[in-house]
Amino acid sequence: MNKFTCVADLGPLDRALAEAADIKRNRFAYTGLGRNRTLLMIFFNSSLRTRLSTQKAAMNLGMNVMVLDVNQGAWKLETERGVIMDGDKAEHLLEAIPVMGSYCDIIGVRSFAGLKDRDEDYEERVISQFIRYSGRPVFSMEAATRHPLQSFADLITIEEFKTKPRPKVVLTWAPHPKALPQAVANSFAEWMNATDYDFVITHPHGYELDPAFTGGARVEYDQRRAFEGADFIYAKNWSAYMAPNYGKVLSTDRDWTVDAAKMALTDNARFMHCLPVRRNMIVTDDVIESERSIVIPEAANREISAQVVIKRMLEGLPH
Ligand code: AN0
Ligand code: CP
Repeated sequence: MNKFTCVADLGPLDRALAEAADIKRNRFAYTGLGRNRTLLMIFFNSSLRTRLSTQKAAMNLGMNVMVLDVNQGAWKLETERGVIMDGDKAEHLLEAIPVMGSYCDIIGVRSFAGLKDRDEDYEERVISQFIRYSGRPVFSMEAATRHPLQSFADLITIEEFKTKPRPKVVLTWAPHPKALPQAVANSFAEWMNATDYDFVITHPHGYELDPAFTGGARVEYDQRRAFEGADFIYAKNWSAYMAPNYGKVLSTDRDWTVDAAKMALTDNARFMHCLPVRRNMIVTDDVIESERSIVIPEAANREISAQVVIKRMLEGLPH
């Protein structure tokens, strides 16, 4: 595998899930694979889970790992071509990328949406330049429009916890004080559409996502009705996608917070969130602490999803 940015890059999901289960049974079965190989993880944005789980996955495979926080200690990078660089940016991405590629075998990149220019974000300019110019396999650690390692971990988690073959999975918008990207929601929708689950999205009017990701998924504007009979509640905030409000917070209405009364409408659903989560905005303390909450095993599966992807990239490297 040479790139991992979306569900299609993983091929058949049943095979990927079997590989994930195999790795989970013995995550040290392939420690020889990464010998003398180096993973470079590049962060343009903050992270707790992605940083730790991806590094752990690479170490499980016997790799060396280097981590660069671009905004802490590296030169500030210009990302646009044609700019007269007389400002505060000392280096261009077009030199930085091949230089970084020359020190490693595989690259992971985190680069969030700027939420100012929708076309720029949805063209995925940063990660596509890494794919084009690094000369290395590149995987997304959350790019502008998708967070595929998260969605893969979410899928593994649902498969582990589901009690019926075709569970009802509900993606619900929930309030947050700051503007967040659509990446986690887009990606989750894309992955759920690749399964045969009963998938429903609920959000206030104005929070419609890009149909390129949601496809034919059912949208129910009444959150309580969407929750009826659900087996999994997947909460996430995102800012508006639709013009002219792209990147804006249209509502912080706490009537959309996931609480125990709403969870009582479900079929004893499991509660999921990718984390980090703002308590009593997205979800109440009692719901996230309840025995139905699976946010911790969900986060733990990030190590497994990352390990499947890095393993496949290592297997594809020339000897
Ligand atoms: C980020 C987001 O919503 O994309 C990362 C989530 C994994 N969340 C925040 O910035 C709070
Ligand atoms: N879920 C997730 O990607 O968390 P981090 O932003 O902490 O990496």
